[in-house]
Amino acid sequence: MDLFGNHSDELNFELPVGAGFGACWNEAKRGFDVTVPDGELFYSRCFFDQRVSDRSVAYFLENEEFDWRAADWRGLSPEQFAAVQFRNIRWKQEFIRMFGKSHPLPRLTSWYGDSQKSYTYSGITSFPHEWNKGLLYIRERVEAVAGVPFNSVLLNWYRDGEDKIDWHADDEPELGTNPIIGSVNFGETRDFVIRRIDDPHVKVTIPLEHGTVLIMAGPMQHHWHHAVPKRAKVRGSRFNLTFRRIGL
Ligand SMILES: O=C(O)CCC(=O)C(=O)O
Repeated sequence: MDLFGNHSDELNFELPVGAGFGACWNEAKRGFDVTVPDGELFYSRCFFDQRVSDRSVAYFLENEEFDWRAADWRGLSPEQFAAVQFRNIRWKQEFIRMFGKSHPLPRLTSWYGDSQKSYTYSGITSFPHEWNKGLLYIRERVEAVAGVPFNSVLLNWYRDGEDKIDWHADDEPELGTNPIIGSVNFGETRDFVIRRIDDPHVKVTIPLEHGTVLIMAGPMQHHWHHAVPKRAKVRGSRFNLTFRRIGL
């Protein structure tokens, strides 16, 4: 194990045994190159150290109204939440229409990026906020292992284990054919589950921890769905940032 808790000899989640699955330690990037059939992943468990990870959580939550460590975010109504002035991230409670009714998205979101690149996901079209110092720092670190520049980032805030994201692929046309997605995680550990679209029994559960980076690449989005399911026991917040390349 190195200073940051990365093991070079063992992956801390299970891969199915079978053709196309494998993992290999990448010393230069301090993480594992993981292959799945029709997909490529890079997984670095402790990519960001404790100091940067703790600071990031504070950065995401600092606001003018509440003590960010103690606030009952789940207890706020959408109207109360909309009135909170966050210092660094413009969090939003989005709503989606299902069966003719409007429902709050089971997480809070925010979208940052180069000014002209709007983006539609879950039927919601978002116009990006301007990059800030904290997000640019994280972006630069992730670009170094992804090997490509990113021009936008979607932030998801899961207030507790009740918040989730359902099965989907990042296959919006603006992302291009085989998108490279850089996922950064801070706060509570949550399971990120991938499953084959043509055989949903084939699944891999990847724990994304405080400081973990996961890169998805190759034809993955055509063959695999991913989700972050509910976890009743998780009481605290988890933040996920997915860096993307829009319209390139
Ligand atoms: O929270 C995560 O790890 C996944 C987020 C995600 O799938 C998305 O934003 O499309």
